[in-house]
Amino acid sequence: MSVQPAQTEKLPSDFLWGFATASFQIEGSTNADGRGKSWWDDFAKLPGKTLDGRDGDVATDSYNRWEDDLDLLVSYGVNSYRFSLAWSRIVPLGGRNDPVNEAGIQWYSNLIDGLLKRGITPFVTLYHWDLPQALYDRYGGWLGREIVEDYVNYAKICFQRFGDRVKFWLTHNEPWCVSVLGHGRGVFAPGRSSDRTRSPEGDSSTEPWIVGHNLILAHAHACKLYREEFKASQGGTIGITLNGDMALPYDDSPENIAAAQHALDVAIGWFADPIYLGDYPEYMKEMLGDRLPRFTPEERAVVLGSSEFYGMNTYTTNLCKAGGDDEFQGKVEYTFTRPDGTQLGTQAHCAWLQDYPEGFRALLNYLYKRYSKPIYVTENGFAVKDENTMPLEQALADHDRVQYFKGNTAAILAAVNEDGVDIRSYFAWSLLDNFEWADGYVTRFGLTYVDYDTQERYPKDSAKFVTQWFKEHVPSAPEPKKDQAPNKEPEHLELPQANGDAAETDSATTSPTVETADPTSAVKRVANGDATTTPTVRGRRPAATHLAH
Ligand code: GBH
Repeated sequence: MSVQPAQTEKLPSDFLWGFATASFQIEGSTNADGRGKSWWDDFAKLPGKTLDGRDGDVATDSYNRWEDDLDLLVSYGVNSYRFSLAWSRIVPLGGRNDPVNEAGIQWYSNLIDGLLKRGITPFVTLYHWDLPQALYDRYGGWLGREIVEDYVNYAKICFQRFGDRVKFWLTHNEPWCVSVLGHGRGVFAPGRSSDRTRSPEGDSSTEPWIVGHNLILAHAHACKLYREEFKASQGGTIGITLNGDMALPYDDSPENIAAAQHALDVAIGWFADPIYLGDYPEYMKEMLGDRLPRFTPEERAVVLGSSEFYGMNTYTTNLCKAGGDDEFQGKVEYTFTRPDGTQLGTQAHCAWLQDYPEGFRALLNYLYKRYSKPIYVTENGFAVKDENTMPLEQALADHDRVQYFKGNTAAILAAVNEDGVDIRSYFAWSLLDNFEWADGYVTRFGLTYVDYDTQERYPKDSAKFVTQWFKEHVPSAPEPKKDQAPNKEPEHLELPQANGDAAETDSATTSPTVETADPTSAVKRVANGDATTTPTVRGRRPAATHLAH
C-alpha cells in the first residue's frame, strides 16, 4: 500500500475502460443466420447516401472474426468492451408478436461468454441505430407510438437471455442523432426530411420531436421493466447514452452566453432534462410551441429517474453565436474560429470535430452538476485528417489522435481528482476503423487500423497510448491475501480483470493463449491467467500521463 503512487494520480480501481463499437458498423454478414433487415441495409445502398457509395454488408467482418476481435481486446489489456446488439438478429421482424431468432441470440451469447472468459466486462447497447426494417414498413418506426411496446419486448428478451451475464445496459445510443439526422436532416436512415432533394417524404419541423418523444418513452419503459423484473436477481444497472458536445460562448456578449446554454438545451437537455429532471427545457417549449410533444403525468412518472447513470458520448466543443434558424442547434451558430481568428484546436477529418480537452473537462463538470448522476463515458474519439489516403505506416503513426487522447485522459483524471466528478468508465471510439455511417469507410475513427482489402487489423499509436495510460492509472484490484507475493512492486502486478462475472463461465476451461495481434508487442498478455508484462511495457511510459497545466 505505502508504495502506491499518490492517490490523486489514479482512477478508482473499479473504473471500466476499453473500446466501443456498434453492431451495424462492424458486423457485416447482414444475411447470416436468420438476421432480418435493418433500415440501414438498404439506405446505405441508395445513391448518394454514403460518401464512397459503400454499405454495411461486410464492414469489418466482425460477425465472422469476433474471436480475433476479442483476442485483440485481450492484447490491449482492457477490462471492458462496449458493443451493441442488432435488434433484427434477435427479433428479425422486430415486433412483439414476431418470432425470436435463436441463432442470433446464440451468436451474442457466444460473444458475451467469450468476453467473460477473457476477463472483460460486457457493456451492452440495445439500440445503436439499426432498426428492424419491418417496423419502419409497418408503422413508420420511431414515428409510431407502437414502437414503445415492441422495443420493450425486445429489451425483455435481451434481459432474459443475456442478463445473467450482462450487468451494464444502455437502452439507446444518441437519440438526438436518430431524431435529427434520421428524421430532420435526412442524412441517416431512414433519411426523412422536408428537403425534397433528399427525401420524397418527411417533415423536419415536426417528426424529429415526435421521434425523440417515442425514444424517451421506449427507453423509460425498458428501464422500468428492468427494475421491476430483473434488477433484483441480476444485479445490473441500466441507463441511456446521449451525444453532446460542450458549448462555449463565442465571446462575452450576453446573447452569446445565452446561445451556449440554448445549444446545450437542445443537444443534451432535450433528452437529459426529462429523464433526470422531469421535463423538456423551457427553451425548447418556447422555440417549438405545440410542435414539441408534452409528457402526460403518467409518462412523466415513468421517464423521470429512469436512467441510473449519465451515459456520455462526446467528441468536441463548439463556440456558440446567437442566430440562424437551425432548430436542431437551438437557433445557434457553431464555429471553431475564435474572435481573434485562431482555431479552437486541431481539425479532424470531419468538419464537426476539433480537439479541445478543456471543453471535455468543462462538459463533465456541467453534466455532473446539472444531473447529479455518476457519469459513464461511453464514447470519445477522433478521426485524423486524410488518414484514409495515407500509406499504412503513416496512418499508424496517428499523432493527432494520440494528442487527442492525451488531452482527454488528463481531463478525466483532473475531473475525478480535482473537480470531484464521479466518472466510472471511459470507452474510446472505436476499437476498429469501421462503417462510419454517411461517411462510408472514408472517415476512420479506429484506434486499430483496418485494411479493408484483407481485413487485417493493425494497432495505431493511439491504441498503444490509451492502453498504456489506463494500465498506469487504473490500479489493479487488490490481490487476495494468500496469493500476495511480498516482494513484488505494485506497478509490476497485473492481475486478470476481476469483475466477478468471469466466475460464472466454466473456469475449468483451458484459457486460450493469445498470440498478440499487436505486431509491435507493446502490450502482450495471456488471457485470463497470470498476465505477463513484457519489458517494453514498463519501458514505454508516455510522457504526459499527468495533468499539464
Ligand atoms: C457517434 O456519434 C456514434 O455513436 C458512432 O456510431 C459514430 O461512429 C461516432 O460517433 C463517430 O462519428 O449536424 O450533421 O453536423 C457522434 C455524434 C453527433 C457527431 C452529430 C456529429 C454533428 C452532425 N455526432 N454531430 S451534423
